[in-house]
Amino acid sequence: MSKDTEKDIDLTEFKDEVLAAYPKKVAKKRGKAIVLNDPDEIPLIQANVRTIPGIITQRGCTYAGCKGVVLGPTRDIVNITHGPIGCGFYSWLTRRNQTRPDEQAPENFIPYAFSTDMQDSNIVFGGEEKLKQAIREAYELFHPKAIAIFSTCPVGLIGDDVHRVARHMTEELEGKVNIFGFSCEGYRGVSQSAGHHIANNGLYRNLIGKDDSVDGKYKFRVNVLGEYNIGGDAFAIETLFDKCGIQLVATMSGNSTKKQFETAHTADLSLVMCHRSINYVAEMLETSFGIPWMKANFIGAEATAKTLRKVGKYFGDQELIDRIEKVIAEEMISVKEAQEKAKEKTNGKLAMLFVGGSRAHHYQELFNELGMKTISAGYEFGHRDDYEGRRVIPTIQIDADSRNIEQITVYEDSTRYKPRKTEEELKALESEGLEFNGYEGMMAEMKKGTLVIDDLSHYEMEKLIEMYHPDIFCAGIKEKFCVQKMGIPLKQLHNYDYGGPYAAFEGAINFYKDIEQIACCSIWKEMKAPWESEDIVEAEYAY
Ligand code: CFM
Repeated sequence: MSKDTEKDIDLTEFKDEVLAAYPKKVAKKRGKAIVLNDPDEIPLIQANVRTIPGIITQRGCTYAGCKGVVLGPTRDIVNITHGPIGCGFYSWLTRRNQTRPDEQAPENFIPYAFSTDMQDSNIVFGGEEKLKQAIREAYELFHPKAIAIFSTCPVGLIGDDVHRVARHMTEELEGKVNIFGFSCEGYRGVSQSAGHHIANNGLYRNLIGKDDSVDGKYKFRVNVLGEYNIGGDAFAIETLFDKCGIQLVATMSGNSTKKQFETAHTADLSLVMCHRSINYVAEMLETSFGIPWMKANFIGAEATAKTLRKVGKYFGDQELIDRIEKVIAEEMISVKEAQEKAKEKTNGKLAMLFVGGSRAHHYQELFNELGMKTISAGYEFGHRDDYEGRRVIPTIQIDADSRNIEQITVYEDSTRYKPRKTEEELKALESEGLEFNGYEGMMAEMKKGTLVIDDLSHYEMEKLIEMYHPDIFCAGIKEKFCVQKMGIPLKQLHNYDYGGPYAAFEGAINFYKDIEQIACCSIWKEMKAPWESEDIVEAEYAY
């Protein structure tokens, strides 16, 4: 408990120290991506720009964002990677997005890695025929409802037209299967964020709004957007909704089905978990069909309760509100118990989070609940709005890399556009504290003087650890073992290592337990690299 009173750490030296080691031009550029936060006067941060060649970045590629992140977690669409086998293999399942087939959609293609396995000759003479053959084969073997094609770098370089192949095969298979392609070549954007945008456009064009049927037992119908069921998070949210009597129409895209995408426009509210990866679909659903969206967060018990209350308020039904309050009260008993227990050890400990485009923000909630301090955080590929809030969107400079990504214009649906709330109703709800179509970003919720760093480089990561010795560092597999060799435990916040779910109340309890074990374990002090005690370290190759 004593650490609570400890004065805050001074993080001002980091930037100068790190920039001093870079060449002048690099230092100038990186300097704009390293800022000391002030929640009252949010500083401008450089984000979503190219990584400087030679710097070891945490980022992934555009194909990863489109196939791996957004479409990948769907269970009844065959996702074919058009490209060399490595792209398909290394984007296969390591993210731990889970699926649970049911009677409505018994298919489960998640355990398969579909790839055209392009060879040298395909690169020289073209791969379209091989792609057609792969689609025929997939159709004959699985008879899926839909087949999606994802372009990898070489596909764009040699000029294979995946969209033409999709049209050709739709005709050949007489329209029995919905086939569509994505121009999501790895190099197309500066990170996986471009892939999210391309995937959102494709979802809108090829799936959303295709089926008007209204299913489900509850009348309060919501979508959860930007939730990918890593470690079972979406299952935890679904169970919670069930207890509250809220109908989950579509989850995008954890454990989702083609039908969920097609009927998403029948929901009355969209809850946006990961703003970065899916805000485009949230906006499209609003523009085309009149469904408002709200930022939600199911990471953290308090955040979960807050989100549920927002849903209750939105629908304004007393019975629903009462049920939600009852569920919160019940769940909070075991949450508080687990929290108190973990907090005995975790209180006052320091965390650093460098993940993706939303979790570096969301997980600070859970660390707060554990009494821990997040002294530094950043996204790999977030945009300025994910840091500074959506109000900065009009001021973001559009560069050549962003222009490379198609912007689709969306119109009101001529027959199905139906505003779920009138302007007055929305205003009234806003005056009661609900915020529509908004996201305040990470910086508004971080303390003054904390370090916010975009697209953290490996060198900067090592410096952070050397200078400030956090008790836990959160990142991904590329960082994990380097950090642990420095004697600091690393929790993977992409795939959760072997853990999860971490969403909703049950997830919060899991997280408290896991963090108490990881961050409060004395074994890390024993981690010593051989070169720390010996002048010369020799080793032999083991073949
Ligand atoms: Fe959204 Fe994600 Fe994330 Fe993301 Fe990702 Fe991910 Fe992530 Mo890894 S969609 S931005 S591209 S919350 S895969 S489930 S964990 S980097 S913070």
